[in-house]
Amino acid sequence: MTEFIDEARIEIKAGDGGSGKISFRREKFVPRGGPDGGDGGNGGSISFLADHNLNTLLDYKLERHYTATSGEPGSKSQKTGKSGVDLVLRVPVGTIIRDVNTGDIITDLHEYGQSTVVVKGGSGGWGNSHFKSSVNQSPRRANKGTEGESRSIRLELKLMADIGVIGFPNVGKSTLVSRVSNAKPKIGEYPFTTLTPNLGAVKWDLHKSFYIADIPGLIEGAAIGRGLGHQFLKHIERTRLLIHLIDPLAFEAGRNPLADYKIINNELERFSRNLSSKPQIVVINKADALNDLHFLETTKTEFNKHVGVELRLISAVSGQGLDGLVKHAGTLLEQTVSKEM
Ligand SMILES: Nc1nc2c(ncn2[C@@H]2O[C@H](COP(=O)(O)OP(=O)(O)OP(=O)(O)O)[C@@H](O)[C@H]2O)c(=O)[nH]1
Ligand SMILES: [Mg+2]
Repeated sequence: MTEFIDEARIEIKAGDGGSGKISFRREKFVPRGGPDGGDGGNGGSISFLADHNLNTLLDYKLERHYTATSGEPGSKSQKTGKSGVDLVLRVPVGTIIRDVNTGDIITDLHEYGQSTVVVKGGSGGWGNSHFKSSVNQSPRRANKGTEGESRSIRLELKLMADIGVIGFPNVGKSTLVSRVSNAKPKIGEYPFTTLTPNLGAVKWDLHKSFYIADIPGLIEGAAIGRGLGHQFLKHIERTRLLIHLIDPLAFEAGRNPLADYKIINNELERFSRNLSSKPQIVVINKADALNDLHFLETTKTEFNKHVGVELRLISAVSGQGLDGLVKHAGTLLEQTVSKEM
């Protein structure tokens, strides 16, 4: 199964521990006060937190270095230095963090709110007050802080399409995906242009987005291995919603919109119940090339009457109906997700 992986490589460095202080009490009338050097503060650590408000690693591709602040040195009167501030980096739920050098998985943040410290801050060094003993009342010794850990890590996020675009070959699935998302799939005026799925992110509201994927065209018998699409049906099994795209201009070999619709749904059913029970938005594409308004009306009525489906009309080429489709899909997706919770 094809998988889409979003990746970013970053360098992280925890803060160093501050050094301990060497100092001695100075009081009036006490000529040689004891040691009073405070300890250094601890360095800040860096942890990662899984946040479901995020869905890409884009920020980490843009900004690749992260450092937590170091602890401050201790000072006299046994004052401990200020600790460095811990840095919490937010990543999408489902992010895996790997050590670049060993290839090992450090953590797999698969649950909302889960967090892991990935580099620990250094410890503050002891001030000289720690080193006082019966034989040495005036130690001139303090520790440096230890260094904060540093690591090269790789963030990996397996992307899953929320919405799958299905339909016969050549109906305009890739054209649609290229128009509404950031994906740049190959488009061709012949069947089976798409050989592997294309995934893109769609922003449908100010702070809302979803992933959409098209798959190679399906034909009758896809579920039992005809054509290309069947091996990719698995790929869309984990989507929540399907956009079923129909070409109104395909009449060869007895094809027509309602027949196409039934064939594809039959293939979904044969493949799995899970796939055939997903909500579908059924869309007629290529509105720009459709001059026969009577044909359109008849088709709409037929769908309504025979399969109880409300058809939408778009043109992936001219852009007609695309905003409406994207908003409708986003809203329906939100409803589907909230029903699952
Ligand atoms: N007139 C018109 N042509 C379109 C429209 N959308 C797509 N096409 C054309 O239809 C042909 C097929 O488009 P694709 O996007 O490659 O179709 P597909 O469904 O991804 O095809 P496969 O990957 O082969 O299954 C191309 O020549 C497109 O330019 C549309 O809205 N209007
Ligand atoms: Mg295609």
